[in-house]
Amino acid sequence: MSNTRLPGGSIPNEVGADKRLLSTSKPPDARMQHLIDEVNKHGFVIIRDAFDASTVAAAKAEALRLTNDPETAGPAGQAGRNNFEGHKTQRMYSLVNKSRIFDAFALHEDVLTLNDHFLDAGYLLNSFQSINILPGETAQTLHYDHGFATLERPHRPLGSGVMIALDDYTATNGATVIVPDSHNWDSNRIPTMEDTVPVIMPAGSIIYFLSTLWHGGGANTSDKPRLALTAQYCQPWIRPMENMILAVDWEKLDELPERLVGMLGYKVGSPFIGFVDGHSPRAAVQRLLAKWKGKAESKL
Ligand SMILES: O=C(O)CCC(=O)C(=O)O
Repeated sequence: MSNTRLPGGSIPNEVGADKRLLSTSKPPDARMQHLIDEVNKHGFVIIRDAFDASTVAAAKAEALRLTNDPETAGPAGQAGRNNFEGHKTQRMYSLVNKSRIFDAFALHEDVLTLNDHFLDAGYLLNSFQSINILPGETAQTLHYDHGFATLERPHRPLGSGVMIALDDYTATNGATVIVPDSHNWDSNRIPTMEDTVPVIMPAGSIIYFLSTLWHGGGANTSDKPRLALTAQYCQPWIRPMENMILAVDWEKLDELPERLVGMLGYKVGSPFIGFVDGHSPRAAVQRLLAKWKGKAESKL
């Protein structure tokens, strides 16, 4: 690879390729080693009280404010559009585009250290959402987060995920349910609800799990909502080598064959990959171009 000069340095410097062969990372301390061992053994670990009460309260207020604003709620903000999103679940996508309050929740030090262990250097944020499971919601279909990848299990995780409780997780309020040890199951083994256990943990806690672990949102049989944030991370190589979304000027998309536009990443992949705030990326580009055109015209 050529050592292309960029304002921020060379590409090899940027990706750390120059250091990759030198073992510079510190060994994990005893506490982190315990968390790593738990994930290796069971596919998940719970980090209790990772965020303090005032940080949680601020995130909760912000998530509810954005959910109640039609400008920011997105297409599933008031209610999901299918069983997976949950017809009695309020799901808000693209949190990074909506508020700076959530940033710290995608960057918890323990989670990043676990990712450093389980994923390759340069891993990416794969999704970041709020999920508010309302009373009366039924259990979500059990799944693992990269179920869309047609690879025989078991295999290395393609990613990891966290659920961060903004309400206490109880046995009845829709707490995430997990299937312990299922990260190592083969492709023929599909869990039932009898295999699951609810993740009971206080608000401010995190469950970290590998993208190979079977889990789902629980049924909410209580009379209170269950609000959580979820961040998923993926291996750095789960994307095209050329960043096609930025490599082709957006104004040129209309000139390209539609099939090619889809292959650049503007078409939502099956079952639901590559969307923007719950919509097609093509619609997002049209919205942004119209917004900027409107701004440019208003300056005239
Ligand atoms: O809300 C939850 O507890 C889990 C949600 C989930 O796993 C998902 O939507 O992928």
